[in-house]
Amino acid sequence: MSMRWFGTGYDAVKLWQIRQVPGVTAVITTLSGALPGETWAADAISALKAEVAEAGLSIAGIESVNIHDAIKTGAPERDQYIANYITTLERLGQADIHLVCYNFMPVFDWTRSDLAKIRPDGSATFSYDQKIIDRIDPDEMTKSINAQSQGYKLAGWEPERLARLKELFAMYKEVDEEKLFANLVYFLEAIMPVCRKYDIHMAIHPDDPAWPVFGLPRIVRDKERLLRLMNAVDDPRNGVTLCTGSLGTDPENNIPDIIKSLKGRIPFAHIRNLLRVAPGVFEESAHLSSDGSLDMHAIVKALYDTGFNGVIRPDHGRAIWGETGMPGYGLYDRALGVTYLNGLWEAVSKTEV
Ligand SMILES: [Mn+2]
Repeated sequence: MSMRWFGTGYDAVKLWQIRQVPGVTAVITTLSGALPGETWAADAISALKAEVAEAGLSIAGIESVNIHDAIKTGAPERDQYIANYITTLERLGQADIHLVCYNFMPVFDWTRSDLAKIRPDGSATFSYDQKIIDRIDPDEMTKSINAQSQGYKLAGWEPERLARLKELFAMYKEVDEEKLFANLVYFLEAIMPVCRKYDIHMAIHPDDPAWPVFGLPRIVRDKERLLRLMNAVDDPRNGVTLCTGSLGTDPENNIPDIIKSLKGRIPFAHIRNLLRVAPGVFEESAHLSSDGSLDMHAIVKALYDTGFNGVIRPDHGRAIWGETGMPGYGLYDRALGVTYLNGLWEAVSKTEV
């Protein structure tokens, strides 16, 4: 069991606080200052590792080593960026880090229309309404997300990159689902040798939400597409980050069934709930099954039944108890999520079949 931590200077939550959450022994972290495409310095990786160890925790994996847009679009310079990525993977492997989460979403990572929707209990949460997204253009959405970030640098929303939004959209103009898929397979085939050498499990994060946004293709969003990717590069180190909150945005996605079909290919799980309000409209609820649309017991049981032995973390938390900080990544609600997930895991693992 782990929690995501963005690093000193980037995260409002401290490592010593995470250390006190029952059952959490590790963090999922990243070099928050690194831009997609940059090679990570070996000494920066060791410093991060030492800082986490000093707090009595370990690094369970990296979320994320982001992929440069040249790799996603298949631009001529992609091989240079893949070479950089391979160097970063080598350095992570040499630092005894064996799990890397990444995504292959064009231009934007996760998308939301509101980062602080007030729920009936007074908590603030992330919400999404397709009607709002349809009314605004990508530039407006970028401004709106950054205006709601409380001054924090949000993962996947690097202002340096998004300042070139028009250029980015132009890069993806000719990239449809098939091309994006082929570019992903090209990337995975290129990095698999280094993943095998250092036993690094690559865990692709599903698209969030699980449908195309702003006309950009999305290829990691349902069972069929996930299996196609697993089969295209059939190595256990080509795996999936089972993010229930992302896959769960689409009511057609049966998550326990997806877990069963991906047996052996899930090294990392993000487990959280969400409330589907109407088609194309959802908000992130508390982790508890009764607060949202997903059956968290069935999800944890499917992981247990398929022999899951990877890393779990709770996902976004609501802002509760007056906590301020990075939207979605406060301490309190995620700690409640950890405790709930640990309870489910204990119950499932002690239940006689
Ligand atoms: Mn996730």
